[in-house]
Amino acid sequence: MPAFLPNETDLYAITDARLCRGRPLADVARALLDAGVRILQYREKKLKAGKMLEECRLLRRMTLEAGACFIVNDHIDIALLVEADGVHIGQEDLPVPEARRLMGQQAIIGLSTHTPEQAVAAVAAGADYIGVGPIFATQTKEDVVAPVGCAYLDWAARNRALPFVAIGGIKEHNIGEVARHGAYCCALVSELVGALDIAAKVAAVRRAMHA
Ligand code: 3NM
Repeated sequence: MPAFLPNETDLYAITDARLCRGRPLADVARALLDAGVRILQYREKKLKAGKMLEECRLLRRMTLEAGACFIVNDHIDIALLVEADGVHIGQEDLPVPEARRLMGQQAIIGLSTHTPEQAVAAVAAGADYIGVGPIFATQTKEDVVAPVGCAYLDWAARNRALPFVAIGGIKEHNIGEVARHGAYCCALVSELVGALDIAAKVAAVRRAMHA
């Protein structure tokens, strides 16, 4: 089973049906995977569980075919039912050890963090990777904390306590700066799923990141 971690690939794409310009999730996921994205997270805050299960079954099939990692945001029950590679949880969700008990030792467990203290706690709790953000202002996440800027990113890059993924307001125009601050993997929502031409956007973001 593929199990990419954020230090093994450069882009981490996250879904948000509200930003997909009305296109079916399958089409958006297909474009991302065909463009070479190797970590895909299903993150839908407004849908009913039945719909989420159906969509996650589809994305699990597609990611397996593409040899990509599939992570489910928040919903451990759905992650287990579709045999996702892992879950991504936030500071106020079930704690990492409890998520681990449910998901098992092989599962990837990612945790959103916003401070060095939370990163240190994530190591102790047994997370496999952390989100570091929000680097810039973002409208995609409700109740998001204030942007942490590049200071926390610098700390994460220096300490590398865990594989980390930079997130929050990352776009083609600023991803180069994020990379220069030591991020090897960046998670993007609106910039990727909201792009008119997803393949062209993935290529452009990658070029900007590695320039
Ligand atoms: N988590 P966009 S910021 C899902 O800081 C999420 O933990 C964040 O969306 C965190 O790429 C964020 O559209 C939203 O700005 C990122």
